[in-house]
Amino acid sequence: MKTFGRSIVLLGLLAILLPCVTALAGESALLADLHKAKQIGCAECHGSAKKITVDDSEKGVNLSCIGCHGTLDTMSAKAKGHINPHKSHLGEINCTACHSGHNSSQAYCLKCHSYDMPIPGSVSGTVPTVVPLKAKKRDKKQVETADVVVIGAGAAGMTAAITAHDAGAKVILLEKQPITGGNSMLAAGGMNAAETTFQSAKGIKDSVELMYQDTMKGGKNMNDPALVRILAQNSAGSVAWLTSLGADISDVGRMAGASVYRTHRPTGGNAVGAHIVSVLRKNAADRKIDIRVNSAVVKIIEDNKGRVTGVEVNGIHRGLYTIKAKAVVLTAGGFSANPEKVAYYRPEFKGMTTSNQPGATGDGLDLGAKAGGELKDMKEIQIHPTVAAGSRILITEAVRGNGAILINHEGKRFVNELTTRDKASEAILNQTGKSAYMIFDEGIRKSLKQIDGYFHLDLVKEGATLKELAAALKVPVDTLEATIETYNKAVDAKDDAEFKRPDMPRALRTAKYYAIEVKPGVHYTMGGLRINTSSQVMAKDGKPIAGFFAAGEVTGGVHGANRLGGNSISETITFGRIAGSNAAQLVKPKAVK
Ligand code: MEZ
Repeated sequence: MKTFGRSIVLLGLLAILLPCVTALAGESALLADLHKAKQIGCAECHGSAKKITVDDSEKGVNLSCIGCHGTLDTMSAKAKGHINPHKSHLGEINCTACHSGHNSSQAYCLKCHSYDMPIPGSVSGTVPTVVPLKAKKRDKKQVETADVVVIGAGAAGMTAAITAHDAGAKVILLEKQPITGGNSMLAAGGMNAAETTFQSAKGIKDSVELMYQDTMKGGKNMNDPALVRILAQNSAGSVAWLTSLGADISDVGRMAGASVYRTHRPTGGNAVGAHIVSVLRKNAADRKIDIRVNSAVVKIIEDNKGRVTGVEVNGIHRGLYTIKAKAVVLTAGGFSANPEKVAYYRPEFKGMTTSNQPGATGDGLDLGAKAGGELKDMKEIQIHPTVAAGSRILITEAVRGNGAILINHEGKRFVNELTTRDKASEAILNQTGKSAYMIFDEGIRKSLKQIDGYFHLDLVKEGATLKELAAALKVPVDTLEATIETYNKAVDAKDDAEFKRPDMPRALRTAKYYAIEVKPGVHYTMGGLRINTSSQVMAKDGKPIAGFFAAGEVTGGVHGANRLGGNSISETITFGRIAGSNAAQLVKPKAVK
């Protein structure tokens, strides 16, 4: 092994290569050992001949993997078997997000899903917690500068980064996870917006005022009205902006708590998040925005006047370094995947599953609070009624929006399926086994493409008749048949006398019949950093903190006590644009609106 000129490269490579030697001396079968056994030496992946630099995003090493094994597309074409991890909703991700040469590998999917899916050199089983990056020794010389630093590469972060970049700012976008996308990548149902061209084309009558009213009502009027106005007023513009970047969100569905169809999603009803994230990733890449994964911010730096002036970062290979910036935008998400924090604020939710990606641990909130930001509404935690039982997989509200119903283990309906999430969750938790079955038919399946994913994941039970379905679910057949007949009559009469469901777009008459067992799970944390309508983080004295912006789930106030489905993606894009634009304005006065 040759030595390398630059110390950073050397340090990074040593971090990778030393465990290689240790592993080879031992008995384990890590990927490095498996390669070595095939006469593939260290230099093939890390060698100086290929001029590989070890950055925190591990670009060079990933190119080495791709060079021999092919791209994700090639790998997925070759893969056999029912579940194919190389072809997933995560899109283009680093090979090293799952495959690790010198530590035990861990399929990234196993952090949310429970499959028997070992990969070479892996540990099996689920690991729902995030292992924080170990802080390394600071190299004081490692100081960089940027105009705007964005913390967290979900939809809000990528939107803020693109907007700030387009306004002329030099942007660095930091993500602690090995992949970008955050929770936004898992967003299923859609993006709420009022008075859009897509609604008009479908003859849907909606208004900014109605979206405002629905959102306030859904949030039990605990929302900050000024922020809700901004959300509703800018929603159509945000749909247009995403469309201009190449997104397809032209299909319009309806979510619980909305008075009309205003939830925008890809044609045919595919999941919104994976699509939007792939569009934002492509736009960020086209603009050559500096995105660094495996890069956790450990401190937001302030000057002696309390003005935010940069961040300290802990890169997985690079260790601690500083980025000085004129503005910092915090878009690090909520804390639904942090069971201790959830139980601290809401002891009654202890031990509940979550629909969130493993990085949603709330460390961004802690960073913001340490930098002087005021936290609000921290106890307002949303439980989503329909997470597939025994998993972390959200069964989107859009399935109910398109006509599915909920029944209990006795075969009876028990709630208006389109009521707000808090009420639907409470109703499910009051049923036998604290779970319910979501029932739909072939007609509903065909109306929403993302339902196919639930079949792919083996979450669905089915019957050619209701009798067969009842047997599969072990519910009384007569009761199930009577429930469906009563419901179908209500659909025909456009009147749900039993539960006052406001919209029943489809009767359940087209075989086959399907069911997914669902349980409530922690889905969204409404509380967070207080911001103003310019997305500036507010201090406890009621004044904005200079140079400090925030957007998305890390903030509190937009959703009050309960968020309406579809308002989250809407919030990330609208406030991400505002934060990015205003952050850039600190650098370049001609920032876009
Ligand atoms: O906004 C959401 O949380 C949402 C639409 C979830 C879903 O059920 O799909």
